[in-house]
Amino acid sequence: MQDVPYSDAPAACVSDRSPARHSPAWSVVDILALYALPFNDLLLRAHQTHRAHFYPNTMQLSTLCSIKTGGCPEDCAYCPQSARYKTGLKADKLMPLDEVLMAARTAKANGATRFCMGAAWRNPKPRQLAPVLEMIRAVKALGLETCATLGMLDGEAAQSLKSADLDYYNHNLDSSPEFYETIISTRTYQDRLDTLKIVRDAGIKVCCGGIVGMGESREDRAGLIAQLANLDPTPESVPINHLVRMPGTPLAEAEPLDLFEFIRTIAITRITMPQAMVRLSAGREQMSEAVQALCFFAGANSIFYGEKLLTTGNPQAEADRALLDKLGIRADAHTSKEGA
Ligand code: SAM
Ligand code: DTB
Ligand code: SF4
Repeated sequence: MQDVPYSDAPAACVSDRSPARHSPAWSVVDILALYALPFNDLLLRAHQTHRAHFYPNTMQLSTLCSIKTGGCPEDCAYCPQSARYKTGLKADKLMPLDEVLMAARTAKANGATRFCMGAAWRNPKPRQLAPVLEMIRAVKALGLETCATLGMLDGEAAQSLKSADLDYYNHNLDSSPEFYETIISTRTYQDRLDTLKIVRDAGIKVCCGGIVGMGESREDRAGLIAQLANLDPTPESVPINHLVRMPGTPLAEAEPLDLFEFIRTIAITRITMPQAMVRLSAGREQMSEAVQALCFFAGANSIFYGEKLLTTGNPQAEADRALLDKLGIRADAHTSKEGA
């Protein structure tokens, strides 16, 4: 059971969980108790946790590149890339290697340290994976960290990604097991947990998070965080996406989430996964600078950087640089005090 109520103890005395050990688990009830804290108490606790593990005035920058856009057979209700919804998005073929490399060089020149390649696949077939392995090797050779998000993996695919020296694989749990069933029917929660285990077993670092603002309850948000925090070991990177409501998708008219609830979600992600990089992911374009600054105070220390996510907009790189400057935050790949 967690020591949930806020205490005025200094950072070192605040009870946090090491990702290396996993019992006792964070329960949904523990996490709901964190949600119920007064906002300022929750933020202070999250910030103290953050400072205990990371240099607080640093930010890791990753740039996304959609190497295969649209035409996806899955039915994720939030996603403009599903072939099942009329979103006006045209399905593209796999991006050629030279274009991917051009995007990676630009990302590096702009200050990104990680390049994340995303494909709208249910899972990559061996003949689809081969050119992606080439991309990963070539991007790595530019001196960037690599990340890929290609859908479900089997052991063989994970091994070949590992042989290409992939650093991170992104595969999200998206929501609580209960709410998940209402947004995706073409792959199960267990399928996602299986892929995460396969990635971990192949020795690739795990980037795993979810989306909020899909009409889920607070209990569902707590359920997602409990699932993530109880993965053993916990993910190295946890993206928290705010739904970007895309016309034509079933969630186009979802009720927007109160942004204080979003900031609380970031804070609780930080408290329950003290050593993970917490990534303030999709939806930043719709957030004011002040909201983003509060997310950074609450423990977010990584953002997607560059004017586009996969298919939707993101703040201009110049605007992000100006925001980080105003806040005295420095871009840095190494933000952890533990040298991770
Ligand atoms: N197809 C792969 C898969 O689903 O694993 C990889 C790409 S998929 C677009 C990666 C993640 O982007 C999803 O798991 C979801 O969390 C997030 N995402 C997709 N559409 C979004 C939207 N409209 N708003 C916020 N996040 C979104
Ligand atoms: C993640 O959790 N968020 C990123 C990344 N992983 C691949 C993707 C966000 C996509 C937002 C919708 C779009 O641009 O299509
Ligand atoms: Fe396909 Fe991924 Fe979009 Fe789901 S989230 S529809 S799997 S691209």
